[in-house]
Amino acid sequence: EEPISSVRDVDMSTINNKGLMEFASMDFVTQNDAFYTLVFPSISTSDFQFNKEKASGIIVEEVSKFLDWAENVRLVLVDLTKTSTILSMVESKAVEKGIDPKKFFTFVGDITRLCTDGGLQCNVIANAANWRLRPGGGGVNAAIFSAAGKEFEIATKESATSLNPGEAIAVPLPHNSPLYKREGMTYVIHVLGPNMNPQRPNYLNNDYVEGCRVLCKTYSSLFKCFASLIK
Ligand code: AR6
Repeated sequence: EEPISSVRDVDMSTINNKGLMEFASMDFVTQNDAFYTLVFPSISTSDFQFNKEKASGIIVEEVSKFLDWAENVRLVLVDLTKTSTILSMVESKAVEKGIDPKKFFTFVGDITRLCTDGGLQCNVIANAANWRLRPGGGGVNAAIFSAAGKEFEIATKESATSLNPGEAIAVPLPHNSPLYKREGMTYVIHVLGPNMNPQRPNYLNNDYVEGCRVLCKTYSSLFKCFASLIK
């Protein structure tokens, strides 16, 4: 596997003027050690209807465990709106837990336009996928597949044809993908979370013992997969 490019390795010609200015003003550029950044959406809490209170506790626990162990990384939880319930729940739990806000924070914006719209430089993004790793279906999955382009769909098919709940798989972004060229991202990690929506496959019928176990596993698989890309 190709290692992900570090912040210093980003081809500056691929970043537009706005991105470049914001890139240069980000404080990690001035630090000795660049951070590798993973931006992820809240897995399972929208279309898959997982309880947000429980999910927010799991996110903060798993983030905290990973940050105790990993170096030179930052994790960012993203959602589309300022009024996002999951973002505020996670923010307050992260403060209670005393997590370093430089290593974990929340961000409001579209995960497919983090650099161009939000000025956030990011190496890897996570996708809340479906079990067949198919494009469409709404939510963040539809947004990522549509922004990443046809070549990414092909690259995904070459990596795997299905996922079990709790699993993660990293797919390198083709160099002609807008997410690579425009946003400077190098990988998408597809993850499949637990499903509490009776209309979707692998329905857990409100079994939160199993649901919480699978959601913990989903985040730990995601973070391990991210760590494996950093060499
Ligand atoms: N940028 C940032 N966050 C987003 C974006 C975006 N463009 N779009 C949605 N979110 P969901 P799930 C947030 O429903 O619950 C799909 O159809 C959203 O507000 O995408 O795991 C798949 O094919 C929420 O906080 O994922 C699966 O079948 C979070 O992303 C199923 O939905 C996750 O919402 C997975 O359901």
